[in-house]
Amino acid sequence: MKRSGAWLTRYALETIGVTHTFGIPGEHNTEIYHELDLSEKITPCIVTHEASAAFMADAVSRTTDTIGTLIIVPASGVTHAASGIAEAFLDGIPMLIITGCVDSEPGHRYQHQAIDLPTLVAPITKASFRVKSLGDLVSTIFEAYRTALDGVPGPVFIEIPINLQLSHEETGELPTFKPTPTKSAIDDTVIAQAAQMLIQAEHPGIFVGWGAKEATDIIQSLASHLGAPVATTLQGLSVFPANHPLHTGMGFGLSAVPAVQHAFEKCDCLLAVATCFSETSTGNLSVTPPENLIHLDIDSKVFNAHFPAALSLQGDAANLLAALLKKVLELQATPKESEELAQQIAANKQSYQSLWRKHKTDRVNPANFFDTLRKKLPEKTLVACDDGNHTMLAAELLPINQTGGFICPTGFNAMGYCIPAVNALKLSHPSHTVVGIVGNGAMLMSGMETITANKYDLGVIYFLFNDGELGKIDQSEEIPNKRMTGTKQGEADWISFSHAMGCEYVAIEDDSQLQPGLDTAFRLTLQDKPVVVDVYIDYSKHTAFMDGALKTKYRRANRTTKARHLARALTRKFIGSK
Ligand SMILES: Cc1ncc(C[n+]2csc(CCOP(=O)(O)OP(=O)(O)O)c2C)c(N)n1
Ligand SMILES: [Mg+2]
Repeated sequence: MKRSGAWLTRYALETIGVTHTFGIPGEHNTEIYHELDLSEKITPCIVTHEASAAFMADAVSRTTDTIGTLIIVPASGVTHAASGIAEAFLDGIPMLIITGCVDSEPGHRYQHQAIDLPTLVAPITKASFRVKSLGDLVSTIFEAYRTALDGVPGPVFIEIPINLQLSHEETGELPTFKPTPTKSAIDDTVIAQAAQMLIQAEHPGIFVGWGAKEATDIIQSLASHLGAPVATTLQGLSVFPANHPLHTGMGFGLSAVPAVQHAFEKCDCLLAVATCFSETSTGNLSVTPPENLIHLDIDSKVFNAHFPAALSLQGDAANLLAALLKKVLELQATPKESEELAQQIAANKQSYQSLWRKHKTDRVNPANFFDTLRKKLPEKTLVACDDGNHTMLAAELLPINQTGGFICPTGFNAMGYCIPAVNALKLSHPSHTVVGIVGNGAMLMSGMETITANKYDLGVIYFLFNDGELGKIDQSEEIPNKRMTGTKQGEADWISFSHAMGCEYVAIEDDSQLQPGLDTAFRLTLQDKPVVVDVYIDYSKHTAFMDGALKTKYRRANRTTKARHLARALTRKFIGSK
């Protein structure tokens, strides 16, 4: 049977279970868009900017069993999408990036949008493929999909030349998709050693990142059995439920909340799963893990990168942890007593909350905001944040109970993530409540994407944390340097903006308006309308993260830099000079 390249593209994407594609059509991909329009399995979602398309694809990959897919034009489509592709790359999120590209027939020179795309995306993708003939189109997409998922997941780039999309040829029998088997061999001796170390420790602890998401039940059983407190990375915030008695909080080291710091004070054996001990999750590496560090990760490159591991276990977290739990149960039949630890964690969490609540402000107190919001959120809730001070506030003050229920940009730290991510979460989880927490700066970057929510009738809420500043940068300059440079942008008229984008608008100016404001916003979403809630947030109290991370940064600087910075800060504070 004769088929076109565009038809084969649709066939391949349907076969691997793609449900949504994201992008903007152009001369080089309209054939594919025409085909996708005919699909009953795939919704081609048209966005306002390709960076948003990539953030949306990322959010789909993070929260569903399908792979987030881009259909974009070459050149500017790819450079626009680069921030979202790079975020997926550094955060280990699978993604397919399909770009129609210039005619591959010989003799076609100086075509518009002709540029060396594989070189352009090389540092932010796992691999690039270029389809050479109709015969290899389907198998190339299958291979790209397997590559995106295998080992450390990540984005994979595919070029399909426009002449192949159009060409119509006899293709014979179509290939069927065969996934790569995921289970790798487990070294029983190392598992037994790890289990011994954990049960012999007096104060074992567990630190988990996003890659342990599929193992959340096993980690809960391990923690309960070992009497071990659990902390998470920022990306892995939703890997361990906040309502578990041994959940301590986000971060590890001096930038973590008090419940983490106290629970891990005496830790003599740490099981670290799916974390590279990044700067963010450790507050600029403000940690000293115990000698008995058991490091488990899919990526062997992270072992001993920052801290020497007594044992390293390379492989899939769910597989390895299942074997580890089995061994622990074999060696120690009775669970360790953890009531006292659980009470200490609960008390620390409680007093951290009280400290925040005591903070007086005539704007909105962040702890009161998150407390009121938490009570409005049903079990099936998905939360997305952007990058900024609001992210750390959410991480410290909004308990996340649902596995995979919180996403934000971490490794690449790309602002502009939240609004598109919220849209993608609602598109792919229509029965969930979906809310975003976004800074005013990030809203100025990708806020136009709110119009897409209106187009697709998405009843979502964007909580605009409006401090009028680039808050995170403002604080990181103000605390050590006593000078803020370039942290103020133009002020938007958010009412007009919201209405122009087809969103409802609600303002919450102080704590007294929290309950009625949230009630109104949630009611409006029932009409499948996106709602912007303009929260006049108070940022004058710092998060544990900000204070801890800045202290460590200062401590790690060399003596001359420390002295220069201290002198500069004091001069600025008392004399006021530049
Ligand atoms: C694309 C991009 N540009 C710049 C930054 C640096 N940056 C990190 S947080 C931040 C401030 C964000 O301000 P806002 O969105 O208002 O959030 P807030 O910190 O005030 O909560 C900036 C500029 C970044 N992470 N990403
Ligand atoms: Mg701000």
